[in-house]
Amino acid sequence: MNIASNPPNADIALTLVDLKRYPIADLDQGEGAAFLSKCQHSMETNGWCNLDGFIRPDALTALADEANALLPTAETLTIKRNIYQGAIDPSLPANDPRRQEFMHVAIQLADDQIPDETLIQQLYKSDILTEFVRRVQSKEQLYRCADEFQALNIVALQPESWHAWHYDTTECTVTLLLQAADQGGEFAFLPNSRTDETEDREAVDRLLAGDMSQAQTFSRGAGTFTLFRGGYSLHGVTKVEGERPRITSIMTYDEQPNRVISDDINIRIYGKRVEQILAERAQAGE
Ligand SMILES: O=C(O)CCC(=O)C(=O)O
Ligand SMILES: [Fe+2]
Repeated sequence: MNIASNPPNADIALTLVDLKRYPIADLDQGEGAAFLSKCQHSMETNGWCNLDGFIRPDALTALADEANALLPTAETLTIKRNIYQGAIDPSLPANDPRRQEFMHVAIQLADDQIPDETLIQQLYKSDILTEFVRRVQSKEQLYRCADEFQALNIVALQPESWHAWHYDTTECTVTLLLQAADQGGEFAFLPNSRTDETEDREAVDRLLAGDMSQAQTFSRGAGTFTLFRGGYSLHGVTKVEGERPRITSIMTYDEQPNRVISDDINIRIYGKRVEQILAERAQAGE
């Protein structure tokens, strides 16, 4: 396969995704419909849908090379936050694990640092992929997030780094692993550990105390596409070991069109670079 020979205007998902295993382009009949219903069932009953080998091997090499070429332009972010990313119940005692802040260091490309012509940006913008994600979640409408920084991100965790436990600010999270760690760097989560009303505090407390016994992990090679309810499932990534960074792309969606994230949150996540962009814009009166 020659990725560069993809005809202009063709949906890139048709070139990058292993359509034999994962017939995402035709979900209304036959194998595609059966596949979709399996994904929906997994999402409903388990709170996740994990598609190993979603990206074809040659396309995966191109995606990983592209990410490795872009990452030197990325910021190294030190992210410190509690598991809810801010909103804490003020009645909690001072020593409650829910007040605890966890820190991790990640090299992260925000959406505005990932050019439109890259394969990963084209894949994220694929209407076939967005429609697949929408249908797996059984949503009436689902849009790619309109935030100029958050929509699509690429995150590299260097050896010795982890991704601290947290809930996402959007309901469902979609990740594509571009480069696996040599060892470690496992995605770990408590599926549906909270609802809008309650939380499985016992399981959450255990995980925060370092006890992984109730957490779920998958064996995820590079090219695995995963959907899970990140806003309702406490999750993170265990320490990366070996030589290679673990590189993942995070694709965000929302039920509202034109969803943007507040400047405060974006500055908290992306730091000085974004703070400066927003300040310059405010000064220019935009
Ligand atoms: O890298 C992963 O597998 C998960 C990343 C994640 O949880 C996030 O970016 O919110
Ligand atoms: Fe997350």
